[in-house]
Amino acid sequence: IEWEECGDHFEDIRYHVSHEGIARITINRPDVHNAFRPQTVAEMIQALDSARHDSRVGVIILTGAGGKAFCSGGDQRIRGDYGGYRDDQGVHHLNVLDFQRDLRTCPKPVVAMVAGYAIGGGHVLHLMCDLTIAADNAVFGQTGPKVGSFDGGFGAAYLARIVGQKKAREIWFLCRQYDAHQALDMGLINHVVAHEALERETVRWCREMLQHSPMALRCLKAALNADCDGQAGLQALAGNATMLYYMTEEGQEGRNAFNERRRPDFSRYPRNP
Ligand code: 1HA
Repeated sequence: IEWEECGDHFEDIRYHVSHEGIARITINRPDVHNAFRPQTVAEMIQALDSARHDSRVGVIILTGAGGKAFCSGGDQRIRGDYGGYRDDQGVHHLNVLDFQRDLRTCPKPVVAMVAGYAIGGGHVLHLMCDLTIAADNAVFGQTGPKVGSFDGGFGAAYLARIVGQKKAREIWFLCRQYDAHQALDMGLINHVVAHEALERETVRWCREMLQHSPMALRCLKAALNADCDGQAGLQALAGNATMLYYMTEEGQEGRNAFNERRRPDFSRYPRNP
């Protein structure tokens, strides 16, 4: 696969798009196992937004550079005393929560490609992706109670939806590490491959999705989300219904009548059973 680098202004990540419609966001801080700082997260938010708005892109891969880690969570060296991770101006952020929501609401499938550690806030990032393909060296786990943190949002509630309440409590309360096969057995990930085959296999999964109807994938993601996302989930699902309605003659008749200053005539449209 040929990747074209897009966005040369990024420092902490790399952003690539392939000609066949796959975008790839790579956290590029291998010296710290791809721990994120506020800038890393801001760049990921920007890259994901580019991928979302790029009509060539149908699927997005989130990964980490170096082969030893996907992401080890928040950079503990810059965790401050005032409620977050410090940026260069000394402002404290928990902006990874914004990025989690962006992954969740992105209408295109996002695939986590995990080699090595997906730990702490980095584990929650793979969790938020629609699919996870892992190399056989992958390690999964939460560390919060050990390092004085916790993610009680998607990191707890959505984790429990995926692996069940007992397992979610074990993962958070004991802070153990799980290998790729254990993760597969508990339904936390979709597939395990040899490390050398990780990108090839992930791209294969992406290509299969690229063959399919983008609108069907979009509506299915919104529908699967809606089951646990309350009114925000319904908003996304209903937004897709509106999108489709705007594409119909029936919907367009209402707009046309308004603009032409006449009464709308909906009599031609079926009252389906
Ligand atoms: O919980 C949240 C949040 C909750 C709500 C809202 C927002 C949140 C945002 C973030 C987070 C969190 O992410 S809290 C959890 C933070 N992360 C961790 O507790 C994991 C820390 N890392 C480790 O436990 C280990 O590094 C490891 C199990 C992943 C790997 O161990 P290993 O193979 O022994 O490597 P190690 O030597 O520890 O790491 C390699 C280098 O990377 C070390 O640096 P060096 O000694 O070479 O200078 C190490 O310090 C560095 N490193 C690894 N992880 C981090 C890190 N440096 C800063 N922050 C890290 N997270």
